[in-house]
Amino acid sequence: MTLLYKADPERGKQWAQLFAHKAPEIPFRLWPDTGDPAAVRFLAAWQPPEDPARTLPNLEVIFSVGAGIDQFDLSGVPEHVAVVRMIEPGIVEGMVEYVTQSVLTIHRDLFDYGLQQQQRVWRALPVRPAASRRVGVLGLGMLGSAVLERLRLFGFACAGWSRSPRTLPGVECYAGAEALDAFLARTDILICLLPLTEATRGLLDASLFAKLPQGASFINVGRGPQLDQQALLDALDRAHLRNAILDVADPEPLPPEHPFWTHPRVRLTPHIASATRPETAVDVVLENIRRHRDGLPMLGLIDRTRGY
Ligand code: NDP
Ligand code: OXD
Repeated sequence: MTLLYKADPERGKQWAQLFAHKAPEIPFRLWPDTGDPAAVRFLAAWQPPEDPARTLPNLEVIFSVGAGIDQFDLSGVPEHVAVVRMIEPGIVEGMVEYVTQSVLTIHRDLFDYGLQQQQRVWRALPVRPAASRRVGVLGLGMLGSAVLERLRLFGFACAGWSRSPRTLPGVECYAGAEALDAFLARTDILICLLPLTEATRGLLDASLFAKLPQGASFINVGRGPQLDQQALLDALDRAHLRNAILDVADPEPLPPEHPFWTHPRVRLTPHIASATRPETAVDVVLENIRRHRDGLPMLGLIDRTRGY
């Protein structure tokens, strides 16, 4: 009943220590040291090995070490292998911090003050009350709903958009393609927290940006391929959009000549908005291994037909 870890090796060492301490009965292996491949029942990975059915013939569960699973090529993963994404409090906390600071950076005009500073300009800009700033989150899942719960406390006018109807306290909820335009029309700061699927690839394009109010800002913490990067540059250069904060890009890293690196209205971070914390993630994986053994539904089991 071996668990094989195949992701960042430094974090892998932390996982190994935690497994040795919390579940010494489960043999733990760090890729590429698989031991007997036939003994591997559980794989914790950012990307599974090529042809997992052949490489790990008795695999039962793949645990993503991230909240997303779009980086997996599931075509080579047999149907009977369960795929589980990471649902753990560390990822949520990191994302809430990142998005909150990004929204406040935009709300309190720190882009503009940064530009003023470069020109040695000491000038106060009018402060807008949070209640008049309309924040909108694409995706009302584990992360989108946690982000909105926090932003609401600052008094922002909060809304969110999801595939199926949701109800969140103090949040105007929109659902489905037919509600997207109305959601965009009322959004001053748009945050993407959607999973990457065939339906969301390229969703953030010129026509979507055109439906946002003049002067809106954009934060992408979902996935790079959801964004048409040229459409964003055009919208910024026409001043239809005011600022963008991007934690994800396509490709990652962006090539050195990419205009995002130097654009005065773009702030880039290298896909660090939030990350799984080994201390809390291992507990969730162990709980899921117990559930799997007991025939109970695992937390974060993904629906392959939906793609997330
Ligand atoms: P969830 O699966 O919990 O939530 C996804 C949400 O998106 C749901 O509300 C879902 O709708 C909605 N959604 C999915 N497809 C569509 C669609 N076609 N139209 C409208 N709404 C849609 O995901 P999480 O909140 O846990 O994570 C979201 C994403 O955040 C991850 O997939 C990953 O890409 C990204 N991420 C980025 C990180 C970073 O560091 N930048 C870190 C962690 C995650 P419904 O409620 O109806 O199912
Ligand atoms: C994730 C990520 O999906 O880090 O967890 O992007």
